[in-house]
Amino acid sequence: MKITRVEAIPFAIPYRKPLRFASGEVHTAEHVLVRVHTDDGVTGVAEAPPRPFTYGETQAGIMAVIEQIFAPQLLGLSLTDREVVAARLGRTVGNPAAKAAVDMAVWDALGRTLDMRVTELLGGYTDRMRVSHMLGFDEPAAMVAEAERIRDEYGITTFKVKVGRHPVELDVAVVRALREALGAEVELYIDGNRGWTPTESAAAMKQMADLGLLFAEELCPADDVLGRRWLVSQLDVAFIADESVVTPADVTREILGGSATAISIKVARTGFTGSQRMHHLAEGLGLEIVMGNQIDGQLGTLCTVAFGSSYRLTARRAGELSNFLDMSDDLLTEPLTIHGGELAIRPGPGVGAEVDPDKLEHYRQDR
Ligand code: MUC
Ligand code: MG
Repeated sequence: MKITRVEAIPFAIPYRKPLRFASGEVHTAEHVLVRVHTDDGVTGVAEAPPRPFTYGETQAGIMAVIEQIFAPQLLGLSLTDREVVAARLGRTVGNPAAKAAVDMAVWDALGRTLDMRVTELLGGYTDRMRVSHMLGFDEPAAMVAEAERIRDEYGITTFKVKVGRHPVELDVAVVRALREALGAEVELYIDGNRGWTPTESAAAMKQMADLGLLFAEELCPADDVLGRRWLVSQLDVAFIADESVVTPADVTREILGGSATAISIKVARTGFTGSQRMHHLAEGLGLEIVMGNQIDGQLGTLCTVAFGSSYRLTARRAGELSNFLDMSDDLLTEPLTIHGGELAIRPGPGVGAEVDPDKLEHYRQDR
C-alpha cells in the first residue's frame, strides 16, 4: 500500500457549449489528471479543474505544485496514512484543487487495493443522488429551452440558475420565465458567483419573492462582511456559501458570522478527507449541504457522487452532477449516464473510474 509515484498529466477537452457565469466562463476543460501509484501495482485517479477566477490556480500551477512539492512529500507513505497525507499537503497554503485531486486519488487507490467502493469506505449511505443541472448565462428563451431539454432527456427537475448580471432584472426575468415554463414542481435556486452588491442582491430577492426559490448562493462577496450579514439576515431562503467556504474554518466564520446559512461542498476543492470534515461540521452546526460542481469532467463528477452518496445529509438534496453533459468528450472508457434525474455510483472499486488510454493519449498536452 506504499505510494511509489504521483503523476500529474495536463489534458484539454473542449466544451460543446461554454458555461458563462458572473465570475468567469469556461470554454475548454483544461484539467490535470492525477494518478497515484503504489508498490502493489495499484493506480488511483482523480482530476483537478483549475479555476483561476475562484481560487487562483492554473493548470500549470497545479502541475508544478504536485510535481515539485506534493509528490516528493508523499512517496513512501501508506494509502491508509490519509491524515499524514492531509498534514503534508497542508504545509502548503492555497492550491485547493491540486490538494483535493491528490487526496481523492489516494482514496481511489485505497478502494482499489481493498476492493471496496470509496462510498462504502466513507459512509455507505446510498448508491445514487438526484441531479441538479446548472444553467449558465444566456437569453431567457435559450435558458428555458435548455432546462426543458435537460428535464425531458434526463428527468432532471432541479436547476441552479446562474445570476449576478446587471441590471438584476435580466436575471429576474430568466428565473420568472423558468418558473412559468417548468411549473411549481421543479426546484429552482440561484447562484450569483459574487456578481451583485448586497443591495442589488436584496432588490433581486424581493423581485423573486413569489418564485419559490429553494436557495440563494454567494450572491455577493463574503468580503462585503457587514453587507452580506445584512442581506442574509433579511432572507427567508437559505443562503449557500460556496467559494467563500474552502476550509472548515471558513465555514465556522461564515456561519457564525451570520453571512450564510447553508454550504456547498465541492470535492474538487476539499477532496474526500477535507469534505468529510466539512460534512461533519455542517451536521454539527445543523446546516443543509448541496454537493456542488466546480465544472468537473466525468471523473470529477464520479468523485462528487461517490462522496455525496456516502452520507444522509449530502444525499438529501440534488447534487450538481451534470456539467459534463456540455463537454465534447471525456476520458472514461464508459461514459456516465443520468437516468430518471439520478446519477448512480459505479460498481467497481474506488470511485469506479476507468480512464480510456486512447482518449488520454489524444487529449493529453504533455506529448
Ligand atoms: C458554482 O457553483 O459556482 C463556477 C465557478 C466554479 O468554480 O464553480 C462553478 C459553479
Ligand atoms: Mg457557486
